[in-house]
Amino acid sequence: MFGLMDGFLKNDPWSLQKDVLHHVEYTVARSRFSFDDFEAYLALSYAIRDRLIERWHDTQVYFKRKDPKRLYFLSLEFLMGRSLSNSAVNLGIKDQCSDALNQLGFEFEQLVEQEGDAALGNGGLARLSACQMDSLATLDFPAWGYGLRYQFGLFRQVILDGFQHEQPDYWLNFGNPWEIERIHVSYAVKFYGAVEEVLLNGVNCKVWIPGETVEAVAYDNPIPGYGTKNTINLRLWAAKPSGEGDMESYNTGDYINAVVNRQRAETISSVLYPDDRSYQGKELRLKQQYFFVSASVQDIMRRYTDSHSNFDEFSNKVALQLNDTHPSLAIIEVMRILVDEENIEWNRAWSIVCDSFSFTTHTVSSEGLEKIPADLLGSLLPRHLEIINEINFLFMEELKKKLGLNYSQLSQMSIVEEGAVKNIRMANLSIVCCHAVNGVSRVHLELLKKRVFKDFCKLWPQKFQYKTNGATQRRWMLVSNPNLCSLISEWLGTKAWIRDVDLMIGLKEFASNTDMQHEWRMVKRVNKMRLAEYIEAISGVKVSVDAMFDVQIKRIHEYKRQLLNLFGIIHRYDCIKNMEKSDRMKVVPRVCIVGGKAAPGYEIAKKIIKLCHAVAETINNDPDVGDLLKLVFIPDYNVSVAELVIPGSDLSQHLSTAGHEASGTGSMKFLMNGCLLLATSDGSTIEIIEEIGNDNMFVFGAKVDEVPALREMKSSLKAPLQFARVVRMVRDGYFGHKDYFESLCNTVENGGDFYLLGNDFMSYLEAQAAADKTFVDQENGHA
Ligand code: 26M
Repeated sequence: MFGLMDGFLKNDPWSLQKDVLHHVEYTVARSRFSFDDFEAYLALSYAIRDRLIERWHDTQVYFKRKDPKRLYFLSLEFLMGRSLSNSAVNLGIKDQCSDALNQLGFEFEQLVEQEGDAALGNGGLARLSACQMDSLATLDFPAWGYGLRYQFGLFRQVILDGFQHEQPDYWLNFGNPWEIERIHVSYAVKFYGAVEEVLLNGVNCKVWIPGETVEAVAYDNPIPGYGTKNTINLRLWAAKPSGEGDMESYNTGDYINAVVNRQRAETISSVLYPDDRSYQGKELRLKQQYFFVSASVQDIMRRYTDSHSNFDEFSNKVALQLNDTHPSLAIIEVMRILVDEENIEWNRAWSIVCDSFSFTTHTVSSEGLEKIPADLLGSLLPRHLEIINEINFLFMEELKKKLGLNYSQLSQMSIVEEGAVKNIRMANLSIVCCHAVNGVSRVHLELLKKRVFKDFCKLWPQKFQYKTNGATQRRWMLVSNPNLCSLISEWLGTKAWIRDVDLMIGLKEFASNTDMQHEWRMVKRVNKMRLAEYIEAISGVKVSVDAMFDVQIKRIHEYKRQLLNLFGIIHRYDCIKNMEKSDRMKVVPRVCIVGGKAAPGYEIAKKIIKLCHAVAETINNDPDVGDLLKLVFIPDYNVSVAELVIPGSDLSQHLSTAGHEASGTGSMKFLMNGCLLLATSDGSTIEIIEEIGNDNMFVFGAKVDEVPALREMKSSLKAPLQFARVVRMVRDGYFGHKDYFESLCNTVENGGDFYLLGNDFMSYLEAQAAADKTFVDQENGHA
């Protein structure tokens, strides 16, 4: 795209080298004759950033002239990871950068390691946002991402004596060469105060007189597409004290306190909430949501009104996509601006809003839905609460009049949840106000229709749809597994699959080609060696690359059943111990790798991490076992760790109890890297099974439709003996910490076991045995 002139900056190694040295000397301010890896990383990043900025400008100019409908993606979370390698790859200048650096005595790969992760998000939802930005840029969309520039991203996980401890993530301490601070792109965001009714030109108007003002300053992060010049923007907001704030105390002489109070404004964007499941009605979280929403909406409105004199075209030019309900106050903010500030009549404003907004839900259960106490919302945003109440009143009236719904039906659908504490149901608000609502896999939509949003789906069937999640092959193959990519491009005779993943189907015709199989295995082996080195460096455990690398990496949750994995490992260990020595030769050696963070307040998840370490301690030091079984926990799992682990995996596990994972995206990243899946039939896995076939993966466990009945019967079901035995080992203190693990064991026994570990255990073991068999066959050239 973009038939514009080429940029000023050239991409040959010599020009890149000149620019790197320029930045060493003038930006990093080190002598060009003496600088270290970190300084070289910074200088190279600035040199690449210059090229991103050129493309970014060209993109802005191009779209300003074309004035297409723009897509605005609003998300409280983005897990971007590192930017250096990704930018170099997408700009198509990685080899040139490598050459330029070699001549200066540096290794590109080593400089990549200097960068810390941008971890402005928790897990799946946040990494999906990042992958989506890459795809939107690559597919030439006129898109913008909006988010918060947290000063502290997701906590660092430190393991001490097997227990998780959280430490702040000082990701900005050494500077961030990828962002562009836009001091002049800033907006006042208002909080608190009261609503007054005033007479304006003979009309009664509502005016919000706020009590506090905070400034939102833009930080732009250019996102380059692959194989195109399209470079879109991720605009993140940071909170700064407002110029117009209350400085009364200056006059009363309390200068120090006045300045300290102003500084408090910055806390709004200081820290990411690390819990990806519960909504606790915290004021700071609500402030973050509105702060981000208000700044983004002002920015979007300004861009629109720059080239339009009224709002007639708004919904033809602006599409606002809400990433879950977290940014849903944007709906109310647009409504407020249209009605209160632009004096647009309510019904017209309402239709503009509905036509502009759509929303993606990532939640399966009604407990996962966001609720905000009405009192809290009313005190922080009094006018917004009024507007929500008005929307709800009109909605309820419509339901009563048009459909004659009864009280119980109305109370289910109401945006306001009545009760001891009044709550605003953000999902109901989003559904009522958006023209499209999407789930993230097919089964997710089916569950929404059957359970969580049942009444809404009946009312507006056309609103509900699904868009199965994806993952970008640029980041998850090209950046993290370049050798596999070269192999694929060579066999396919084209690189077109890097923009169009469907073309990878062309590999099918070479599936049984032994040359290709051999090459593929060599690539995997090198990746496994790299991973083995990392494992030894972090844990001291030496692992054999001949063993099967079996991986489960994701946030720790009961529903994701890391505990099932650990029970499976204990069972395997127990079997090895009880085997005749001569039979041990038949065991397929495994290296089990587990990684993931537990929310700081999630006790059971933290116990699972401790159990993993306790089991590892026993197994790894047992001379009876040796290389037949190893267990390692990889600490501080993040995007960069995933980029290292995934290409070196043979088997990956996705064990959610059916009906609990909305989609899951990890499995796709493993699949792209030629790794087999052992998974339940849940979320996007169901669609993966349809694509690749049951016999190309190891599927186990209860199906989505079977789970409710199994839960009903649970008290009468008896867990298999093998299951009872491994739980007993933990209970009896085989791995130490008997008392500490008691409550963990209680979650799966005595009529508990909500996530059906006992029920799925035997089928899990069978799937594991099938994986062993395939691994051996592969070694014999049969896979
Ligand atoms: C809410 C309130 C306060 C603080 C944090 C939150 C919150 C943050 C993240 C709640 C949920 C969050 O993320 C949920 C999530 O990651 N869901 C996952 O989304 C993926 C992308 O669609 C799916 O693939 C996963 O199945 C789904 O679990």
